[in-house]
Amino acid sequence: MSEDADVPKETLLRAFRLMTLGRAADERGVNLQRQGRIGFYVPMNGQEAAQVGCGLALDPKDWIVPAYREIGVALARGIPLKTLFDQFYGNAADILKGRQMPCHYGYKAFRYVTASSPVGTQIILAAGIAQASVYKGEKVVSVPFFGDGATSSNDFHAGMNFAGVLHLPVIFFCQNNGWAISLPREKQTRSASLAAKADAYGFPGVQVDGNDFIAVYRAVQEARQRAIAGKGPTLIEAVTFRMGPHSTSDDPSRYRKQEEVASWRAKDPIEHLRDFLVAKKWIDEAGIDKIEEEAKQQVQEAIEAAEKSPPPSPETLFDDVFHDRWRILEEERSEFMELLKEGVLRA
Ligand SMILES: Cc1ncc(C[n+]2csc(CCOP(=O)(O)OP(=O)(O)O)c2C)c(N)n1
Ligand SMILES: [Mg+2]
Repeated sequence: MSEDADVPKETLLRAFRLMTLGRAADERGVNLQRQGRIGFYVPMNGQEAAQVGCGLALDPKDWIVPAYREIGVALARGIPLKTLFDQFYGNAADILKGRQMPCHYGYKAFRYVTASSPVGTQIILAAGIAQASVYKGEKVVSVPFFGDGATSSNDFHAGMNFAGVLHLPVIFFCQNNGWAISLPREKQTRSASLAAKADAYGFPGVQVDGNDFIAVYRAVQEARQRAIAGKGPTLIEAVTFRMGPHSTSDDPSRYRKQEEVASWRAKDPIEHLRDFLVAKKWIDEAGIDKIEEEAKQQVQEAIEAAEKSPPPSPETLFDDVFHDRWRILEEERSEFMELLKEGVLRA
């Protein structure tokens, strides 16, 4: 673990709680899909330090522009667990009205932009959001989250170039988790590191141990200070590992070796932080057990609440299509509800 000089004990304990909560939520997320209770899930397992480290180093007004794997960032931003599980179930309580794939959420109130599934598209959005913030005179940063694979996308180059040329307050946060589904990092690029790619765009790129909370937290804090001081963007490459499948539609045993997974299990980010806290005597075994139990309980409660909520009413399909209630659309809504009532259509 990096030196702890400037990261307060409270922050580290908070990080440990969030990382533990994130893992508990994540494990249940995968299991719920396996049990047929939700349709899809994208686990972050193994990437907790990178995600919570970055999330906690940001200001609540900073823009988060995620990919699809960022539950750790969402929790660090303060998005309630129940809100997330309502979205995974796509139930009537889901703010997004069950319209998005599970894990593809976004919440305006949290400045958490809707997840991006097409690889890399969030990178240009983040650059544009940063430019808008500058126009508005807001002292905030914009943070796209993406993987090693996304650094080969057109949008990565466009976003990095745009932010570099315009000197925008962007922290390009790359979680290099070793794999882009079945494509290993070695086959992604011949670049010595992903951080090195920043050179071409005229701003710093730093590589950090993505399983070391303090290292990530510090790197993001530093990048944030630079951005807010008008010194432009930074690319951070957090080196980590995806312990689970790419998504619940993937079987990683088809393309990667058990030994690789085992070697990363030994570098577990939560255990890493836990050992550090124990060595400092900031937490003991009983405290750890309590945090783990509370995390599981919170997740259980969120799931129970989500399962109590019915599916969204079919007529909400017609909401939000236009700003004003349009006569033709209202007629279609009535006709649709009639057909449902008659049993011609089934919800
Ligand atoms: C433009 C585009 N191409 C392909 C895909 C299919 N796809 C989804 S995720 C993914 C891999 C992304 O890998 P990486 O950027 O390393 O992120 P990770 O999933 O490892 O977090 C691919 C190829 C897609 N969603 N969008
Ligand atoms: Mg990857």
